Amino acid sequence: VRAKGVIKQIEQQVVAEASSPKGFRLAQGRNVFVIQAESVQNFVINESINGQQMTPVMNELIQNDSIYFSRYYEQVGWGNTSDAEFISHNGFYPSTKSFSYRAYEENEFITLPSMLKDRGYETIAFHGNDGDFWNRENIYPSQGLDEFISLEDFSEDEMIGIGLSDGEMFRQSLPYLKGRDNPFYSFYITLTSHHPFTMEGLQDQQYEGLNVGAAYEGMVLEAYLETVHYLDYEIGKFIEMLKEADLYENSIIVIHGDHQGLDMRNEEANEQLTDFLNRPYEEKDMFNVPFIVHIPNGGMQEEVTTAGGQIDFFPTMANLLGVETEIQTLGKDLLNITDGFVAKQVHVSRGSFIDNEKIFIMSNDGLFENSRAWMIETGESVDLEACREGYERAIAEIEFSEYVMQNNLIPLIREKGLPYVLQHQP
Ligand code: GP9
Repeated sequence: VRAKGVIKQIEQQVVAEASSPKGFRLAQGRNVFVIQAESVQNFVINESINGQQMTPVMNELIQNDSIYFSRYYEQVGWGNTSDAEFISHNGFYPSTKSFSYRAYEENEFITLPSMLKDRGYETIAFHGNDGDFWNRENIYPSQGLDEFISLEDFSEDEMIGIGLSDGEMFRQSLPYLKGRDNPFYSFYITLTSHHPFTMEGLQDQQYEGLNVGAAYEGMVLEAYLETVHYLDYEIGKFIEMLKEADLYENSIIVIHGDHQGLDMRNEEANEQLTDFLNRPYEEKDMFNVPFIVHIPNGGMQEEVTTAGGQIDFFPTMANLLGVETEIQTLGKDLLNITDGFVAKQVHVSRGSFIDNEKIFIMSNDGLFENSRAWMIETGESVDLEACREGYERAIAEIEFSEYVMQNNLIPLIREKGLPYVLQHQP
């Protein structure tokens, strides 16, 4: 019964791949800039406070040559930011026991960067914190990330919060990219909007800041929004730099949030966001992160409202970049499915899920009948029996993923295919 759900999603993927997939090869051969945005949640997009847009740059980007996945959810485990990287690049769930970059340190992988490498790409990651944080420098080679530029390699010109400012990371990354002969996959992990959301250390005199007004002055919501607004501003400056460096037209610029910044279980944050949103701040808001794919002159402009999660990043990107993944991940290409499904396993009990219509949160006491489910749009409660199939599917996917990773079975998947390994699961 449990494998049924996983098989169902694989079948959907087969159908999608057999037909002519939407968006296939739209960005083939282009340079790739992926900006993994620290703590950025989706509620900031297209939203204003005190008459000021929170993210004017991203809002404008979404309106031009972009695909905006507005119902995209984080699926991180104990490794927070590093798990967002892991699930996005691998299309398998993070470990439920430890952070994935440690738990699966010795494994072999097939990742989006490694598949691009097979097609002639060079790969490079940038991050303004120490290279050994989250075990990144040890695991990046097997993740297909050949070069890693971390705090040790940057000049520490502007330090904010726990590392180099996002503005300096973007600015200092350019010399590493200019003049390359081959297309590159570049992966930026931003940092300034990390808790405790401070702007202390900022030197850029031109940055004007966000005036949230008296209602939220001095509050955690103000601090959070300020750092997100700053990141948005720096993304705008970075895009201008790319244009000047002739690195814009033939590129694809991708922005996705890594995980929540404001925890609904934190009373202060919850109260302030409930006040701001004018309705209860809940799981569907907390897990919802933006996913924006900007393809200059790509001719595609769309908001995708199919529910998707970080596990879908790899197949969705692979389709756009013209890489055939041959059903090797548990993710789905969000441009070519309609039946969205997002399993959650950490921060809420395993078996929780979100689909196109509803959200199901498994009870902490492990009793299905004590769980909660409601419609995303209306908040209307949903009969729990209507969630049983999704609950079983969520558990099946997570258990299968963990079986693959704990037994280092990606080489077997490479040889025999994912359906074979699924069918021979003990
Ligand atoms: C650490 C940075 C933040 O290098 O990526 O990680 P987090 O604490 O958000 O998981």
